[in-house]
Amino acid sequence: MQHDESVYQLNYQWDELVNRDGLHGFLTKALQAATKVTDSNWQNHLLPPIENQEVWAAGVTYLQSRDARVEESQSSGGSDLYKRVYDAERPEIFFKATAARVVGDGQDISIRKDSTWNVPEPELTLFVNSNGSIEGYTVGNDMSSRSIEGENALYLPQAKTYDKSAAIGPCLAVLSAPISKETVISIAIKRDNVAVYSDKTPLSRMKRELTELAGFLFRELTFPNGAYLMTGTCLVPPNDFTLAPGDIVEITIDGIGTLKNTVAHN
Ligand code: DO4
Ligand code: MG
Repeated sequence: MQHDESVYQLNYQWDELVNRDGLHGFLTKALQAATKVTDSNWQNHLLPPIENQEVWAAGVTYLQSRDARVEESQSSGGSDLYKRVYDAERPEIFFKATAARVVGDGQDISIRKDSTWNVPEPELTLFVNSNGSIEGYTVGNDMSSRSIEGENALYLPQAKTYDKSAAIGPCLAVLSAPISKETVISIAIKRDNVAVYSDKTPLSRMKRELTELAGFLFRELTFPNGAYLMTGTCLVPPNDFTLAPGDIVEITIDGIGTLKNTVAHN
């Protein structure tokens, strides 16, 4: 656990540590008895903040995601679906990944070899405990194949779920209050050390409430260890952009940190 400038060791399994109500208060108390980590290389040993949690994702929660998808699905006739789900009471929520398919900060993320148009999706990602309470936040990358999703909306699971298609990290931020809507999420993609795309947006552009998204996920599903929920993307690169192996993707959310990954093929 990192607090201010210091790092502490807590002797818990991840699932047991994080899956509780009032996580911030619990950690504040646990800090008093925790041992300080003196190894200055502690950052080299970071794993993704996940053990037995599933990763789910919400979609079309920002106008920009809706508009990009309406455009990419024109020829398949699916564009009406995205307009409808943006306006509907029920959000789009889909299964993204099991923990084994998730990578953390500093690890490779993957683009599919059978996909011609690939993008990262920078997303505020919620940790929701088994009681449905949002207890922490992380940075998420919902890697997506726009060519496969654009060909047919029913291909969404193939566009979204494959090995190393999800990245979360670098930490689970446990805040004393719900995250502010003024928080900014930004992305920078570098190719051969040159910036090829960057953009940012405040979370206030999201059409839905975070509690609303978590509420829908937990309606008829139980998560004994809690779950991660990516909350949708607002930052969509221009249509002529596709990721290439070797690209470096950096996603930053103020107050949480930066998730950095290199693009590769599985
Ligand atoms: O509708 C397909 C997926 C949407 C999505 O992943 C997003 O808006 O972030
Ligand atoms: Mg997404």
